[in-house]
Amino acid sequence: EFIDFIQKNKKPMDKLLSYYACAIMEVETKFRVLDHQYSLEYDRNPIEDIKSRVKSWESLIKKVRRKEIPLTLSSIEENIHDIAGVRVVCSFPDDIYMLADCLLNQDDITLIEKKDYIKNPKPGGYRSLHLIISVPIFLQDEKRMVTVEVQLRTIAMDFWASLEHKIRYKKNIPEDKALYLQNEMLECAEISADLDRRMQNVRDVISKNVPKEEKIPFLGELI
Ligand code: 0O2
Repeated sequence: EFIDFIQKNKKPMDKLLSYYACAIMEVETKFRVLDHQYSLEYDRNPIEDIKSRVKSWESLIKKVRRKEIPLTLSSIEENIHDIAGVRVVCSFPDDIYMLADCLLNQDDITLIEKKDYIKNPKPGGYRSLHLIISVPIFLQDEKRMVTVEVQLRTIAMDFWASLEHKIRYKKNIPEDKALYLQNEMLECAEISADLDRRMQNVRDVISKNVPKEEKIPFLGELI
């Protein structure tokens, strides 16, 4: 059924995926603009990295199967919200909320759903702020609203999630090892959340007590 669907819908599906690629460009640009403006104003970049992807056909079909979604293009578009994914890696937890607010205040962005896994981490320890948004893309003769999943996280949260992702997709882990890994990852998540809090605090102490013009020089600047 799935192979038949892919064969029959190859062209419209590729077209649909290209809209998601365009929406990613729009959202990435919005974040780059915010990062640029912030760096001019405050002399530092809140964004460390932006990683984006359009979901592959293979994992899209897997998700359709798992969620038992009707096999039509419109139902895929309606029910799968992470076909376009933009992951924004920030320096500090506060930057996440600042960037999310700035994005959501833009008048062409519509928030569909917000999932705050930082304030409410997943049972396994996963932390990130997820925003499901709708963004317009302007084509030759039409305007289309496209859904994008934005994941905002710190470097520490990203480090944890990428290791956990590798473990998750590893097959045939014996039960005792799996239990050890689960407990260990949960503890690592807590340690890294604590590190985030402390690093945020150090930055707050620096930025609140030292005026910008009297900022502490780097060692390299002193030599
Ligand atoms: P991939 O390979 O990263 O694309 P749904 O998206 O509907 O299946 P849900 O619960 O509504 O599920 O979405 P959720 O959990 O808010 O967000 C799903 C995405 O967040 C995942 O996409 C991951 O990218 C990330 N994520 C959520 N939980 C975890 C976790 O425990 N560990 C890690 N490493 N990532 C997580 P995919 O499609 O599952 O995977």
